[in-house]
Amino acid sequence: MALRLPRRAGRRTNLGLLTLLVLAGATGLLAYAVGTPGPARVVVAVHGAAGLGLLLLVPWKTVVVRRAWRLPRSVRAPGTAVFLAVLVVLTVVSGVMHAVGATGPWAGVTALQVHVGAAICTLVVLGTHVWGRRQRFRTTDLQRRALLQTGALGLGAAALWGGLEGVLRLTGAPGARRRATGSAERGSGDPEAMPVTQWFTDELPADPPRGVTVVAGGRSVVVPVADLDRGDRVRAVLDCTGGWYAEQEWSGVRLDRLLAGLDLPDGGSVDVVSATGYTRRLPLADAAHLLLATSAAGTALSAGHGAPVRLVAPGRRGFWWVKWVVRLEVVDAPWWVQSPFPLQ
Ligand code: HEM
Ligand code: HEM
Ligand SMILES: Nc1nc2c(c(=O)[nH]1)N[C@H]1C(S)=C(S)[C@@H](COP(=O)(O)O)O[C@H]1N2
Ligand SMILES: [Mo]
Repeated sequence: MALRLPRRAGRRTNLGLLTLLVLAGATGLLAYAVGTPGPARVVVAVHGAAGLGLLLLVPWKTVVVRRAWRLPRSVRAPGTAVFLAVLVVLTVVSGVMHAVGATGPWAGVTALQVHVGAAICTLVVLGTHVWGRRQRFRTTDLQRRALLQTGALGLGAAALWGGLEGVLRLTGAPGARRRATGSAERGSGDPEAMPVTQWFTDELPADPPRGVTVVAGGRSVVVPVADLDRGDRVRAVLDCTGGWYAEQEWSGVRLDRLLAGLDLPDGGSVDVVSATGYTRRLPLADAAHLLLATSAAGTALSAGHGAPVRLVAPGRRGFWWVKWVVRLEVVDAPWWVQSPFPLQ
């Protein structure tokens, strides 16, 4: 009985940590999936509050840890628990550094890269920590006292997040100017000042494409690059999940104009394929808002930024903005039949 006491005594604290970590992990991924400012602001705020809320549970968790360490090694679940603590600290510190505006890079590594890497390791190690120490949610967790505790944790977490935002505004820290997604401005109106970014392992193609092959209803047409500059313009923000954004005036041809007169299936999609094989599938219903761009801010795209032609997908995160487009293929499948994030 005495040996089981610590597990019981810290149950709510542990469940609180679990809830906050799972919420932070889920909203972190979601933050990469949404690009429009309204929803992004909500997701990123909940994310920040969940992550910072962990700090509120430190005093209680300390009690759990002290008790566990008083037990003989033989009865304790085998532990990578200290490693877990190090990872959580690294995750929270790098997240806050990014939010404050200390984004790096240092030796080529940004705060956000450290953050996402440490977060993924945290969630994996958390799995092993929780495994031998399962704590159940109980019906009594719905009683008044428990609900009040949960509410206090939620309010406290929100207050920490709001407090940090307030301090950023008051001190005029660079983080006060970040976008709803958390990204910092780099190179608006000046495409050459924008970073050249590949999603994962992709590289600039050896030979830039000379035209775009459009495939629909069993027919295929090659549109030469010279025919892509039709003066359609859109002002849109390229917002990379790496933590920077830039607004440009992009020009080229709207996708619905390029596809006009072709056999288009209802509810279908279009695969936008790069010379490198990198592909994203978008709903045909969005065609009027999508642009194949040959220039930004009045100058032709550079090789790094996707010359001769790239996709501009307003309201979507950067990984949708396929560079070096060689092929557009109309398909019957819905857009969500694809990996949620690119794999290359
Ligand atoms: C921020 C995340 C967490 C950290 C850093 C952490 C760290 C620790 C540490 C250092 C110990 C002392 C025991 C040891 O060193 O092996 C411990 C014990 C414990 N943890 Fe966690 N923990 C975390 C989250 C969780 C979660 C989410 C659960 C369960 C849902 C949990 C359940 C337990 C239990 C039951 C014990 C005490 C009994 C035992 O040692 O087996 N912990 N934790
Ligand atoms: C263990 C899971 C995680 C924890 C505990 C965590 C915690 C945090 C914290 C404390 C912040 C600072 C928030 C602020 O000061 O406003 C933050 C920011 C951020 N995190 Fe996470 N995070 C986790 C996972 C992730 C994942 C998986 C991703 C993306 C795939 C992610 C993306 C971000 C981004 C983009 C920011 C910047 C948001 C902003 O500038 O307000 N996080 N995170
Ligand atoms: N072919 C291809 N297109 C791509 C990528 C890639 O890796 N390969 N990366 C995407 C990502 S993650 C971003 S943020 C933008 C970056 O565009 P930029 O390099 O012009 O700044 O391109 C997108 N288009
Ligand atoms: Mo990106």
